[in-house]
Amino acid sequence: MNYVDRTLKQLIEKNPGESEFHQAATEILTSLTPVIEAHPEYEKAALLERFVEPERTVLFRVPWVDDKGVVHVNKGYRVQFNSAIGPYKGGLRFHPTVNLSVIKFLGLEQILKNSLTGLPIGGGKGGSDFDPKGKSDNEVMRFCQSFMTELYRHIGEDTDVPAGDIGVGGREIGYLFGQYKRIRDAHVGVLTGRGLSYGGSLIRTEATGYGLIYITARALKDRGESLKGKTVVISGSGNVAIYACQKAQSLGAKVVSMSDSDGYIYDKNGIRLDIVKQIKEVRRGRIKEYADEVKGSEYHEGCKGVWTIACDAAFPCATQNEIDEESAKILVKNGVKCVGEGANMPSTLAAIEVFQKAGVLFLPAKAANAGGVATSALEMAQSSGRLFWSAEKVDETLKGIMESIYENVDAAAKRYRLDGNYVAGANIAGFEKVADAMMAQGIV
Ligand code: NDP
Ligand code: 2IT
Repeated sequence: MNYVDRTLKQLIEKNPGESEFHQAATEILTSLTPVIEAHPEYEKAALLERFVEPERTVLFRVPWVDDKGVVHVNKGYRVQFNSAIGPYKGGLRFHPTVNLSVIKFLGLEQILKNSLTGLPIGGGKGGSDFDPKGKSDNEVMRFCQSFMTELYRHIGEDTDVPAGDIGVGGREIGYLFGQYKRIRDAHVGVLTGRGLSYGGSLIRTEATGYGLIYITARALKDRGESLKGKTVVISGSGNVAIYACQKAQSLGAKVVSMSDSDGYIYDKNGIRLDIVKQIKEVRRGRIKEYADEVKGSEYHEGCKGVWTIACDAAFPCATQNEIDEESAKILVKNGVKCVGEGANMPSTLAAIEVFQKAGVLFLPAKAANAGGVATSALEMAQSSGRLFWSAEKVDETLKGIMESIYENVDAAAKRYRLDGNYVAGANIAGFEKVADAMMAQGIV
């Protein structure tokens, strides 16, 4: 058995039941095989065993009291996965499905994604099984304060810098930051995605969605194509989905669908994003309300149905494993030409294979959604420099970063004669820098 397969086998044995972590590790390690074979020194240094083992895992209790006086206890997580190229960096997810496997898959992905940005950020991820849905602002605040009362001792602007992810947006980051500052008495860039009045960066809110469309446009340009006039399907209706829709529309695409975990809307005239924003960002409502407000649009129960809509380009922007083999086959049958992953690991391994075999332009999450964390790193730079960049400067920098990611991933794939295989290209390009930094720093 070769080094990669042995490492994977050990990982599965040592981390039983962590199916999402196994899935991410399988995709990554398998595609790194040609790099590992070209570097026998990695095995002597147990590089892969170290790469897949988090440097530190923090698990904690988060007790809080709801508006009726009832006490609740949630689980808190922070996995500080790899700091070879910079301080741990990665979001916090608040969702009932969060467990150690989910946080570890996200953390592992984050290491390579952050490396791809070209900026000095290591990989980490955290969160809780707390569900912000249906909670009052005061309940969310008390939860965030309790969460930070434990987390503060493990993070810092040069150590570990969390941000948002599913269920953690501007409101939650505000409450988390307020509590950190109060305990530490330090107004520093310890979290990104902060509000503009207290150290945030312009364009961070838009960055993941914008970045997804920038990298897609760059890849299409290489093929003599563009998004103009294309029919687009987007899943989710959260932060990533909304700004992917905005940028795609501004480039002339027709976005005909968005969704949430209950169902999806179809609007043949093109989604009216002002209505979606009103429902999701202002009212914190459900996507089905769109069909009540926009004549001619339809709402369908069940989120998987979104992949049955015929489209040229699909952007999964909700959650992991939302496109399975069956949905991938339907997309291909209906003529999809391009899939860009806004969410983390939204396609199962079998779905990826379907896309690749069909010759679909497939842009994997760690490259395609890196715009969010890249802009977080720009926020860190602004915090350290105690200055504030214009929206134009951040946006231009973000666009440049996404285009370079595409170019580096494309070049890495070609170097190993895997032209157009951006899953392998992204894993290889991301890993090379991390491996180099780990080798240089000795056995740590
Ligand atoms: P939000 O919480 O803003 O939105 C999440 C969206 O996905 C909602 O529409 C939600 O619907 C839907 N969703 C969540 N869970 C499920 C599920 N199990 N099935 C179907 N739909 C679901 O999160 P973000 O937009 O920030 O994150 C979306 C994805 O993008 C995640 O995979 C995240 O890891 C990834 N990402 C986020 C970045 C960021 O900067 N925010 C950066 C890079 C990646 P509902 O309201 O019904 O729950
Ligand atoms: O998955 C991700 O890259 C994020 N949720 C953003 C992380 C960050 O630190 O901005």
